[in-house]
Amino acid sequence: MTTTRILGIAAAALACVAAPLAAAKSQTVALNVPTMDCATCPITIKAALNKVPGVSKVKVSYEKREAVIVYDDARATVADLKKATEDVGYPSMLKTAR
Ligand SMILES: [Cu+2]
Repeated sequence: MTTTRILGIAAAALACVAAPLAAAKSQTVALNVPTMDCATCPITIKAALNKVPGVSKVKVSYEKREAVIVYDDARATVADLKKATEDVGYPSMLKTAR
């Protein structure tokens, strides 16, 4: 077996491993966080959500009492996101479509 052939096999094996990762879908979800009561609440909530594995973007609005999260649905679930806000003292619920 030549070196080129071995490298070719290695590259093919790598491609197989990488494919499922590329297939992971990015989801956006909005959570209602009704107990936010001052301008610093969103900072706490944002930090907690950013620590959840798979979360790539967090936007928290105090005015709307809302957190909008972009996450990889292969690594995180809505339940994980809700738990993260609850663990820092802010129970949240999935916002229904308006
Ligand atoms: Cu506050």
